[in-house]
Amino acid sequence: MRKLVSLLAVAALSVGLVLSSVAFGATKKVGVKGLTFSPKTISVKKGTTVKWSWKTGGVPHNVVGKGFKSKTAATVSFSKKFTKAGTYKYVCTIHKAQGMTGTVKVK
Ligand SMILES: [Cu+2]
Repeated sequence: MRKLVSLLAVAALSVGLVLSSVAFGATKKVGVKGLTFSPKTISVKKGTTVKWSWKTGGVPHNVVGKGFKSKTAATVSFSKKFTKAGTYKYVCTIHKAQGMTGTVKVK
């Protein structure tokens, strides 16, 4: 019986964790490799926070899209929560010509 109770407790805890991650949304990370966002295209569910972060040790980058903009620096941690479905394109304004662009697809 005690075993059953602890199993139920674990089950309840798992359900709670799943529910809270749905309620608060998940976070997906995008990094920078050379002059490329990695991953370049990311697909997320509505309510997901996308976190861009990089530490290049010298080369500055930024993330600029419609309605969002990070600072331009060699070390950046920038988050945006996507609450509406759609395709959001963004660029690094410094390296746009070199193809440093990305896309967030929100379903
Ligand atoms: Cu850049």
